[in-house]
Formats: sequence, structure tokens, C-alpha cells
Amino acid sequence: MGSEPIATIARIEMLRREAEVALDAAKGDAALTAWKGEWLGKGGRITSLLRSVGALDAADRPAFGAAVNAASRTLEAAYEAAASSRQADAMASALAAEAIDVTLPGTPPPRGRLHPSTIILRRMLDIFAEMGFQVFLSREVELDDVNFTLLNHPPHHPARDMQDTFYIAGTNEQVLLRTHTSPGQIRAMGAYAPDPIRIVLPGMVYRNEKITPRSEIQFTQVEGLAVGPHITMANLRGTIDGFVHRYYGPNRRTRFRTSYFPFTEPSAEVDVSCGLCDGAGCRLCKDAGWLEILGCGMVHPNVLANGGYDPAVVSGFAFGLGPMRAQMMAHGIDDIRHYWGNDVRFLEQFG
Ligand code: FA5
Repeated sequence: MGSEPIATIARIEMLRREAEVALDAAKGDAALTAWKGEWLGKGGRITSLLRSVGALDAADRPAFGAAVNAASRTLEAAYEAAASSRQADAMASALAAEAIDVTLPGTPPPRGRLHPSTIILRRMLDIFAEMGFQVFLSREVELDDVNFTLLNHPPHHPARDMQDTFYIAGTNEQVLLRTHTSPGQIRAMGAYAPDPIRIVLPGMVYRNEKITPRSEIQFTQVEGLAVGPHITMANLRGTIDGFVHRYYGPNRRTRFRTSYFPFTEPSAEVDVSCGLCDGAGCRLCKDAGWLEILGCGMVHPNVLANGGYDPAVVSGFAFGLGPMRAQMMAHGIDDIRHYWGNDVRFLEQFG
């Protein structure tokens, strides 16, 4: 009778060793879970040994039970050790796989830049600042009176048709989007009179006209205005030449052609010699040898009076430039619609 439990206890030992060998071979979470079910689960091979305890002599039962429990605890501990080493391995390989090298250069986000129309405006303002002109900002939504009447366009005067106008609805055509920066002359005179003025006035203007490769309905202008005693056409010419030589280069020539603007008398349009052919005629200047860059003139006495000055005491000159057209010439931009087209392939080429 005494030999049976010993043989049975030896069997427990054998099973335990078999289980340990199987545990060694169990690689990965699924194999470990399967091992636990096979050996230590409810119907597992070690656990079910306890069921055979009833077949033993009562005297042998405690030793047998204790041996099964001891084997079970040993295997449980071995399992825990294997499972936690498996977890540590999994963690280590996950960390290795997801490791980030913080010393690698990052992917830079695309940088914003100034719009070409802003770049050219600022460049021109820099030049005029160098020549002693201050910047004066005026409103884009204007009174018809200031945009036209005070600039010497009487009501119904045909000169009003030179600039097609966007009126603000419901204002009986009394309020509009300024068609040029010249109404800023009236605003500046109102702010400065009777003191002398030397300003440039940049900004957006609007015209209700057909959009073509050369003409937009929204574009920028830079207005210049000087008012004071003894200001002459020679001062205007010197200022324009000073600007042209700084902006286009010292070898470029200017040409004044008589013109008409209601708010200047006399009036002129200024051409600059073509930078590509130097006056000989080419594709850029359409064989003219010259490129038109601005309108200008001596401020009309009526306008000086409307601005609060005495035209018997002071005189003035004014000019109006189109920076976008100047930039188009300089960069060979063949279509003004690129400016507001929002195509980054165009915009990225500037700045
Ligand atoms: C004027 O607007 C006058 N106020 C200029 C002026 C000021 C004259 C002070 C005398 C004294 P004009 O309509 O020519 O003039 O426009 C001036 C410049 O704006 C043009 O030389 C051109 O470069 C630009 N421009 C005119 N119309 C357009 C347009 N539709 N699209 C883009 N640029 C334009």
C-alpha cells in the first residue's frame, strides 16, 4: 500500500518536469496562454491530479495533496516569471520599433510669404521714404464728392466716365469704392493745410471694367503729393526721375507726354525707356522703345482750394503710379489675373 503514493508522487514530479520543459518551449502570448490552460487550468493536467485523491488511502492523501499543491505553486511561479519576461520583451521590442531619433531634422512646414503686390508696394514706399516722402493712408470706401467732385470733376462731367465706378448700394451713388488713390489728396490736404505736404499714398483701388490680361477691377496705386510755396513742374520732374533711377536703374530715361486729368493742370503721362531694348523697340515695349509708368501734373488750383489751401500762395504736384503694372514689366508677367488667382506656383516666385 505504502508504495503507491510514492509512485504517484514520482508521477507528479515527472509531470512537473514535463510541464517545465513545455513552458520553456512556449514562445509568445498565445503559446503561454495555451500552456496555462493545459497544465494549470480547471481541467489542466496538474489540477486534475487532485481528483484522483479519493482513490488513495486516507493516510496517503495529505502527502499527495501537498505534493500536487507544491508542484502547482512551482509551475504557477514559473508561469508568472515566463509571462512577465515575455511582457518585458514585448515592451522592449515595441520601444525599439517606435523609437524616435530626436536629432533627425524635422519636416519644415511651408513658410508663408508676402504677396507680390505687397512686395512691390513696400519697395516703392521705401524708395519714396528715402526721398523724404511720408506715407499717408486713406479710406477705400469714399464719398463720390471726394473721389470726383472735389477733384474737379463737376457732376455729369464726361471725365467721370474715364473710371467706371462701383457704387455702394442704397447710397444713391453718393458712396463708392475709390476708383483711384487721388481722393487721398483731398483727405491729406484736409489733415495738413495750411502746412506743406510731401506724402505718398498707397492702396487698393477698384474699377468696374472688363478684366483683361492688362486690366483688373481691383489693383494698387501709389499716389504722390507735394504742396507748398514755389513747387514747380521741375520739382515734379526731378522727383519722378529720382524715383525712376532708384527703381529701374540709373541708365533709364524718362519722357513726359502731355495728357489730361481734371485734377492737374498741366497734366502729363510719363514713359520710361524700355529696359530690354533701351529705346530701340522690342516685344516688351511693343516696338515703342518706351513704357508708360504713371500719370501726373501740377495740382489744379480748384483742387488746392478744395483742400483748404490758397492757390495764390502755394502750388503742388501729384502723380499716380500703378505698381502691379510696373512689376509685370520688370518680371515679364504676361497676365495681371495671376495676382488674385491664388496659384502658389506664381506666388512662390516672389519674396
Ligand atoms: C489715375 O488713376 C490718376 N488718378 C493718376 C494721377 C494721379 C494723375 C495724380 C495725375 C495726378 P490712371 O487711370 O491712368 O490715372 O491710372 C494710373 C495707373 O494705374 C496706370 O498708369 C496703371 O499703371 C494703373 N492702372 C490703371 N488701370 C488699371 C487696371 N485696370 N489694372 C491695373 N492697373 C491699372
